[in-house]
Amino acid sequence: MADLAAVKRALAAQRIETPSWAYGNSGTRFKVFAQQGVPRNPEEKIADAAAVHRFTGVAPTVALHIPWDKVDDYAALTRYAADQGVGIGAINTNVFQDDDYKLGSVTNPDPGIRRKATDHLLEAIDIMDQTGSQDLKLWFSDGINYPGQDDLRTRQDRLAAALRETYDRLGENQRMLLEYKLFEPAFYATDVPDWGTSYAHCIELGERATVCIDTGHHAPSTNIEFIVAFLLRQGKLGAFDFNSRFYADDDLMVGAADPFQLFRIMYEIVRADALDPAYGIAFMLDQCHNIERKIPAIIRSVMNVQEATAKALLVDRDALTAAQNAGDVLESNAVFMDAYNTDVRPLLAEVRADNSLDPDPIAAYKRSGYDEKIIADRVGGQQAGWGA
Ligand code: LRH
Ligand code: MN
Repeated sequence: MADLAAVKRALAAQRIETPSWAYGNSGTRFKVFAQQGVPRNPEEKIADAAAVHRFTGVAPTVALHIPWDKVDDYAALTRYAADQGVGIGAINTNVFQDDDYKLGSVTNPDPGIRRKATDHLLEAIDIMDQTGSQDLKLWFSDGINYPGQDDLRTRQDRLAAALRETYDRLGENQRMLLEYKLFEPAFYATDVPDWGTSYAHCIELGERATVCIDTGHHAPSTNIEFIVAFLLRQGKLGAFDFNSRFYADDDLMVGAADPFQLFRIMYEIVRADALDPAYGIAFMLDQCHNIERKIPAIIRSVMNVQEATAKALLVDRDALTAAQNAGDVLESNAVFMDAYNTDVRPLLAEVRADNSLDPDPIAAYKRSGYDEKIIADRVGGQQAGWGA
């Protein structure tokens, strides 16, 4: 049986990073439904992230995205975050929104554009030096839409050159998270399309280059927990961008579309003793809340990760290993499903109460009046996020 006290300690120590951009307006190419009370600047995004931490107790850092969170003084922003009770986490680069990047950023045929894109990656590290961030998160929208449009091999050489220059600029306690994505915005070939490509580039770069798994970036029915188990074995799993999807990169609340998949992923983390923050995996959310209130959605998402983690921690490992080694297919699956079918909400309510938190963060948030306050206070100005 799982050691309940150890399970509760692990849950209390869990750390989930929320994304600044999930607090801003977002949508699809068809429509962005702007919401009242949405932040107008990085400070207000950080204030909302601090609210999520106040009610969940396990979300003490917020990831920034540059230039969406560009400010004149990152040290002042970091101090502001600390006053709010949170820290600045990963710094995300953006080489996907500039007209120059139509044919690619670091893989673009034009060396001047490659230079511009690489300089942005280096600028992000300058920002990390000011915010004290450890993680540089790189996602490249780079790709092509038609066979023959560009040379696949040459684009990999260009990518490798930019990654090398960026990697060599990293400070000693900094690392690179290389995110992959199967498609979109490119629809024929993406230059970092899958875990294998990211993994190979990370090996080529060095020990401080690791893979970021965005759970929405795979072909349908990809066994993501296998990728997790494999990369953990290789010591090359650096981070998650958690969200869920029914079809493509839907960026829905993690665990909403497939809570069983999230459980299977967290089981591989627990099995590798990789849950503890000291192990170094960054558990981040990367979501868009197009129609639902954003802060309660993020609180719900954090709770979904906690519930999947609690179930994973409750797997009776000895019974499972015994059944597996005995080749007892049905028993091993039954042991695994017993944990998944366990209602862990009372256990998590206890962990929260033990840590002076309201057992029900969503109800506590609603009672706090924070949503009403930001709707009343945040009138005028330019809302953050995708243009309404
Ligand atoms: C790309 C992505 C990436 C971010 C962006 C907001 O789809 O997952 O992680 O930069 O979303
Ligand atoms: Mn992502």
